[in-house]
Amino acid sequence: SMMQRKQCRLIGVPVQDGAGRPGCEMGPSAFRAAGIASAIRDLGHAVDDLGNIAPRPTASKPHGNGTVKCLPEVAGWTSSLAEAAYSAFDAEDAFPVCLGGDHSLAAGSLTGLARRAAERQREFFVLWLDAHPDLHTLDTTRSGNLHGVPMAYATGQAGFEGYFPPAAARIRPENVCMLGIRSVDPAEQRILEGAGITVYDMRAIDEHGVVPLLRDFLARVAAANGHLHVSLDVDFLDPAIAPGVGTTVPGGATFREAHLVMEMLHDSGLVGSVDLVELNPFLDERGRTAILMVDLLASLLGRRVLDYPTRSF
Ligand code: Z70
Ligand code: MN
Ligand code: MN
Ligand code: MN
Repeated sequence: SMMQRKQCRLIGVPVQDGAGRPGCEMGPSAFRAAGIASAIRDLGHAVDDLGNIAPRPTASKPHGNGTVKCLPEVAGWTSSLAEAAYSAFDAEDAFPVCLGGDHSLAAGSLTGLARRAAERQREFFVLWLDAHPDLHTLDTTRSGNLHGVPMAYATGQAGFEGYFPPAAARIRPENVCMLGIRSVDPAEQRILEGAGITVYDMRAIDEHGVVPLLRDFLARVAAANGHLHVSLDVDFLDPAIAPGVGTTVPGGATFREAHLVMEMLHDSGLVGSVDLVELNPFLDERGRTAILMVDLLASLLGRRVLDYPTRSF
């Protein structure tokens, strides 16, 4: 078949200090209980579960904005995941999957993976599937929850120096596409305006559908022979189908839209790494959100309804 066999490397990142409420710490366990390894193996890929990482003690100054929560802890997770993701991405066919944990882990995954891509002279692209842009800096966050800052850190916005570890690599904002966005704080809006990030909000999805939006971005990645990283926040999905998350935002992606995105990503052959984040098993219903996230990853890795091509019409 045409399928590319991947060497999937599962990296558990049980961080919850970046979220406003506890529970994401149980995320990696819930993904394993939902059968993530066998779902990937059943598709013909290899799976190496590297277990869970631990935060590395990291020097971090106290921040003047007294609202920022758990800064040394999140800095420690960022440092250890940047190293673990870099190490796991040790071959062209290695396919790191970061099992969250809250979305603050993207500070480490994006910068660690981008460092490896840069060594290979591969342009690094990010598809950010989320209700939120997570583009706050330490100075703009109002909630103080650091799952709201990883995209600002990874794209090199000012103000992280001395608080977060120096970024292993920087993501070009022009190489980021956000899809499903429907909750943007005023400060994030201001950063987005000048950043050069492609943002497709829920209105764009309603007007055009996911297909032309994603097709455009994938064509850009393909033209650059880029590496595509997919960061999937549970709250990209509508809370009616994905209740296991701390921040439920109405009007999210449907089951069918989300699977179609994953199927297009698979067919593109461009994806080389994934984050699965913000799963809160304490808030889930009988594991359904964990199972849905695993099914979406399976679609991204080649699971399809029919074994023969159906897109010829
Ligand atoms: C808001 C804040 C956020 C994820 C919630 C929400 C941030 N912008 N991110 N859930 N993944 O608190 O800064
Ligand atoms: Mn997020
Ligand atoms: Mn979110
Ligand atoms: Mn959240």
